[in-house]
Amino acid sequence: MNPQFQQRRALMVGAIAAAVSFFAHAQTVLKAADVHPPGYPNVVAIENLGKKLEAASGGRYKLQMFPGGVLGSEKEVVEQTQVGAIQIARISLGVLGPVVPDVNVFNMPFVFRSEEHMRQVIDGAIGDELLERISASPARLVALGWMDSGSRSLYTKKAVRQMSDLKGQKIRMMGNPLFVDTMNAMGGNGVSMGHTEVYSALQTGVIDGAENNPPTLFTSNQYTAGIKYYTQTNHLIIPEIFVMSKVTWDKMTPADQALLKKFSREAQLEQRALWDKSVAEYSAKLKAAGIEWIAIDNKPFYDATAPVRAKYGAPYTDLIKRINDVN
Ligand code: BDP
Repeated sequence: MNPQFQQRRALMVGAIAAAVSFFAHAQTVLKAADVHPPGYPNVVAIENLGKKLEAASGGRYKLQMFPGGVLGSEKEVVEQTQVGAIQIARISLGVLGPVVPDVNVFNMPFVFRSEEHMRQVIDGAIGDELLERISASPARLVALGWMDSGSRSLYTKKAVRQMSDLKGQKIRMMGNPLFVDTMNAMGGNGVSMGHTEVYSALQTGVIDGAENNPPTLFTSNQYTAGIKYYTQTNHLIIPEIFVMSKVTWDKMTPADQALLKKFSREAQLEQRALWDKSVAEYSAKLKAAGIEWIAIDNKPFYDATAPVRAKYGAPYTDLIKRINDVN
């Protein structure tokens, strides 16, 4: 046989073998991003969703978790997910406001009476409607489910025992003008930046404090960057959300999409159980580390932020009424 032909034949056989093995093992890897570290409730719940999807699809899908913000800030992660470079993003609803303005109703200060009220809303018809609205928006994201994030309260280097103590304090807020407006209305100076920048901004004195839930304050180590007080303003009760790139979603069969939806709902409930435990655990750890809990009447903060609710809530009066009516 002519050696050139032999070589060509060998190449062809190799290519066919590679193609056969590719199709036999065809597997879609779903890259998932979270700013929180391994072991955080949200990270665990998404990893478990991935395991279920992998098993139920006979290995056609495999989820690969990138925790700890290694794929970028939440703003960057949203952008990457929109173009299909990341498949699943677990983010705070806060950062989705600038992309899908309709979600800002849920991002307003004191829009929910309590964490329990927020849960009733996200678990029910209004929660489903908002997920659908995100998916139907031009954002190229498919909203899969909600998660809990408790209540956000202030943490600072100098004590905040009443609203006037916030005067002159630079407080980090999530990247959404609504939150900067909220902090300014509460009497501080709102500074917006990504979560992973907060630690060094506290250390270098760029900011005097921030606001978040106890698990985030602890697991991000921000409590070791000069923070001494945790003032229970509970001014924001913002759910988390996990979304899929529409690029990926559109390639899935309706049956696979239904599987993913089912496991997403399960992830929402699993995260909640893990969440409640983690709030208790990390609050205790923060107190043990010497962070002083300050109880405060948050009525003045509620009153001061009325203009923020008026501004951002104006186009959504019906929806806000329906939220209020949920028991
Ligand atoms: C945490 C959220 C996370 C946000 C972070 C923040 O879980 O998604 O990135 O707050 O403040 O509570 O940026």
